[in-house]
Amino acid sequence: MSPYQLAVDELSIKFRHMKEEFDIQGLYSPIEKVEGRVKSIDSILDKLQKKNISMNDMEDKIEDIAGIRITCQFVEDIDRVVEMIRNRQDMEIRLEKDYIRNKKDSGYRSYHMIISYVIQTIHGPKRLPAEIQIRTMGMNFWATIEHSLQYKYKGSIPERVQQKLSDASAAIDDIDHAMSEVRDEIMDAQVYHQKKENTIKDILNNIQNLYKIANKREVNKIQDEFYRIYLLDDLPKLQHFSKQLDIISEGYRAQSLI
Ligand code: 0O2
Repeated sequence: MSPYQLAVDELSIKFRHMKEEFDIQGLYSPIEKVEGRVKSIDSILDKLQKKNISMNDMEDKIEDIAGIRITCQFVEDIDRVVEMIRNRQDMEIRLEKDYIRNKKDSGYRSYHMIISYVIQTIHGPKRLPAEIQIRTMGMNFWATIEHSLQYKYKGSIPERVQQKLSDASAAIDDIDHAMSEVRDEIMDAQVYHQKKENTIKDILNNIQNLYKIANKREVNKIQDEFYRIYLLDDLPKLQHFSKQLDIISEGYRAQSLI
């Protein structure tokens, strides 16, 4: 399983880094959460049996041994993530399954992409398939519960429970659409929060560095001024202060080089 674990680790890092890039740049991230797993041996053996695949064909025919799950806040984010994956040069798309526009009979909704991904091993490069599941938090909630019930009822969920799951899937679909209607407002609030956090981080870094090179009493004054502006809860004022602090820091840095 070691090559698959490497693929899962690398892909997880890459997708988490995509989210970080959005956060650092103060942009709304269509990726909310990234999880990865290597399929358990039990689950692989079950699938081999269910699909009548021989052990020798496992590598070619089981495409979800390496699995990544990307959770998004809104349905619209799913298309953005799909597009970002299509545009990557290190992930070749083999197959896409849209269980969002074509919900499964069970009520399952998610977007699946089977990609081909190259890892480097001590014996050279190795090309592996990996499955990426992209879904909203609501869809993920439903799939997680339904998966547990599948396990409990060993694959044959009673009709009565199945009906409840189907109703719950439709209700989650409604919630996803209702949330989409306030998406712009939620996105604005999150971007505002991210920008504020980034600006505060920059200011505090600058103050910390100033303590090493500038007069302590002066830095204390700057710190008090920061706290005063911070309490105003006014982002443009905070950003203005941050820019001024950049100039002050640059001046001290130049002085310390002389
Ligand atoms: P696990 O334990 O998550 O790894 P299939 O023959 O339909 O079972 P196939 O043809 O490989 O599977 O592809 P499909 O239908 O796209 O399903 C791949 C994965 O999607 C499944 O992997 C599940 O993780 C998820 N999935 C698909 N359908 C459902 C569903 O109705 N409910 C839930 N909860 N998940 C689903 P595995 O190997 O079945 O399971």
